[in-house]
Amino acid sequence: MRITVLAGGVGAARFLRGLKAAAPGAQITVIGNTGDDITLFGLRVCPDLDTVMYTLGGGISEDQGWGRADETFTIRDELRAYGAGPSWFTLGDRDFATHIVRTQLLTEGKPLSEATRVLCERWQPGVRLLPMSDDTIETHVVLEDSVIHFQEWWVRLHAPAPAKAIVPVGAAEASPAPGVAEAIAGADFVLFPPSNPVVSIGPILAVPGIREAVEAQTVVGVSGIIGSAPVRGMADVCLATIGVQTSAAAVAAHYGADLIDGWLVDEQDKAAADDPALADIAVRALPLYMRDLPSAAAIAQGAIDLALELKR
Ligand code: FO1
Repeated sequence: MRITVLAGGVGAARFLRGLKAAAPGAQITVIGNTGDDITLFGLRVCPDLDTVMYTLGGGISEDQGWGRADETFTIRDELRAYGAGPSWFTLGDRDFATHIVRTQLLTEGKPLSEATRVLCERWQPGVRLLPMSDDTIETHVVLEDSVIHFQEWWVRLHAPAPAKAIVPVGAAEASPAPGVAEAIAGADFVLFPPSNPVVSIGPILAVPGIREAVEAQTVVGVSGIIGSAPVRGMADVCLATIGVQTSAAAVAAHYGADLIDGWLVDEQDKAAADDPALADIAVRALPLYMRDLPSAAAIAQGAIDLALELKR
């Protein structure tokens, strides 16, 4: 079975861990969001790619969901002693090594997809991890009187209120990374994990060619909203920015029947199955809290079952 997954950070990584357990024989390709990427201290940092790589490779900080386990912060402290910023984004010593190797490869002229492949040689995530594009795309947030990088809005300001706009800068001129279009077209089906629809899945779909390829596929998504709140992160503020309500049904309607064929919601949102706005989307309800590996695997199995049912 060939499965292609569009992925953001923590939610996607935990879902993928469940997917690998549910479908141990499957060839899984992960297309990672690079809109969160940022250059800090001269180093290219790719949070979503790294979160997937570390989680599946056994190196993630389980408490945080991002960054390395058993981390130390000597470099950060030394940078602070120099007064070198920004101080609002914390990189640990072990994590720094990843960004140094990546930046070294990029500086040598290697594309991000190749740098990601090299990093994955160490971590052996058990999936093929591709960036959505080798071109630079950065999600920026338009505020009343300034435009800032997504990470500054998210990490420094904690997404205090809906923004005026959230823009994946560079996406319109970008191309999918090598293998991305083929991985979508050649998959048995495509899955959307419970990732943020605006800042994780949205930028991936904004790369010309990706949305069209996904629309031609059988797609099942997993809601990252349970009840009226995101399971993790500040997706509610992102959704408000684009005028979408924070509910599983509203997110499915936002994706639309052209894009997704099936939608998994939590049992408490099972009424979404009768929502006339979702008439052309097959909605199934099951417990969606990913507490541990078995619960993540059960969600992934639900997504596989629905995708295979819809494919027939
Ligand atoms: N999130 C934070 O809230 N604070 C941080 O200082 C921070 C540092 C960081 C470093 C590397 C990395 O891969 C991720 C990091 N994150 C941090 C998470 C990240 O900002 C976001 O949660 C994602 O980009 C959203 O998916």
